[in-house]
Amino acid sequence: MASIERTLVLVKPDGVRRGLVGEVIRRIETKGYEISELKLIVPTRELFATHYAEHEGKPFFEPLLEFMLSGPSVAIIAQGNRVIEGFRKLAGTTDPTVAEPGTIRGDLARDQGTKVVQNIVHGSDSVESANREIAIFFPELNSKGH
Ligand code: DAT
Ligand code: MG
Repeated sequence: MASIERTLVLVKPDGVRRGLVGEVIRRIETKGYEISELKLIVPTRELFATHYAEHEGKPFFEPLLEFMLSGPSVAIIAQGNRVIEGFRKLAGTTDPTVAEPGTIRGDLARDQGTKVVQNIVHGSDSVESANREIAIFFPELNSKGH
C-alpha cells in the first residue's frame, strides 16, 4: 500500500568533516528516494537540545550535544514510500561496530571509544518524530512541506 512519507536525515559533524555528505546523498538517491530539501545547519545548543530532548538526563546527553556543536551538519528531507523505515535500514543500527556492512554506519563508521557514539547520520524513527524534527530544522515549511 502506498504510504508516501518524509523523513529528516542529518549528516552529523563527523560525516561533514570526513567529506561524506555526497556519499550519504548518493545512497539516498540510488535507493530511489527523492531529496526534497537540503541545507547546511550552523549548530546551536538550543536546536540540538530540542532535537535530542528524548535523551535528556542520559549519561551521553552532554557529550552528544558537545559533538553536535563541534561543526556544521547537513539537514535533508528525503521523501518516498516508507522512507522512514527505509532510511533507518540504509543507516544501520546505532552502534557502528555491530551495524551491518552495506549500511552507512556499518561501512563508514567505527567505535571511536568516545563518550558519545559518532555514527555519521541521523534518521527519524517514526512519522511523529519526522514531523517534529522537520519542523525543527525546516521551520519555514508549512505542515504539508511546502
Ligand atoms: P539513533 O541515532 O540510532 O536513532 P538514538 O536516538 O538512540 O540512536 O541516540 C542518538 C545518538 O546518541 C546516537 O546516534 C548515538 C548516541 N548514542 C545513543 N546511545 C548511546 C550510548 N548508549 N552511548 C553513547 N552514545 C549513544
Ligand atoms: Mg534516534
